[in-house]
Amino acid sequence: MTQKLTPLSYPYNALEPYIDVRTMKIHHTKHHRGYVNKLNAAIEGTELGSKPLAEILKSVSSHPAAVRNNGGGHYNHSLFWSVLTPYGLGTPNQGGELASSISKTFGSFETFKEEFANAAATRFGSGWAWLIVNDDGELEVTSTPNQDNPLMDVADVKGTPILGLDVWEHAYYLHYQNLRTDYIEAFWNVVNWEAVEQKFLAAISEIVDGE
Ligand code: MN3
Repeated sequence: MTQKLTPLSYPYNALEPYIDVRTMKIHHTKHHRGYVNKLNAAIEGTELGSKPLAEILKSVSSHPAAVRNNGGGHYNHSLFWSVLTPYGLGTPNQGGELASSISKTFGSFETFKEEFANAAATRFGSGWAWLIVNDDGELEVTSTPNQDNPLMDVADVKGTPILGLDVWEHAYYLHYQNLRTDYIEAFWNVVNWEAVEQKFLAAISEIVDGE
């Protein structure tokens, strides 16, 4: 197998009551595993089989739809699990570079949250809301349909995702039914801002190195 389903770093019930155990278990062991299996079926034995996933996604328009859907699905879910934690602190480290960049870009952390929540709430049908670092090293909020993401050459707004929220119904329907906005509100309680800041710093340093 080329791509692998990584175990979560916390138990399936760790994000209760914000994200319920049944949703977490099905989401990881059925949905995410499905994307990994179908991605492998699509790339094994091809030249893509040995390429890093992020690289494949950057030129996704030249690959079959199965690579776009399942490669995106694998990347997006891996990122999603990594920015969740039972020990959410509610905000990025005050005085840290992420907190200061959020204030500079959005005016305040509260305004950022509103903009992100709005992107998540208004994404029609299935998709994702994102906080990204764009090519200029600036933060931006965006959203994508289906399993697309901002790394992809097909994305309207491109950049490196550092925070993502899955707004497919499979991510919340068992617990929240049609109340997507309640799920979005609950999400803030389990965001791993330390992990988001690490991704922010890595994305910024990649831009600096690339210049
Ligand atoms: Mn999902």
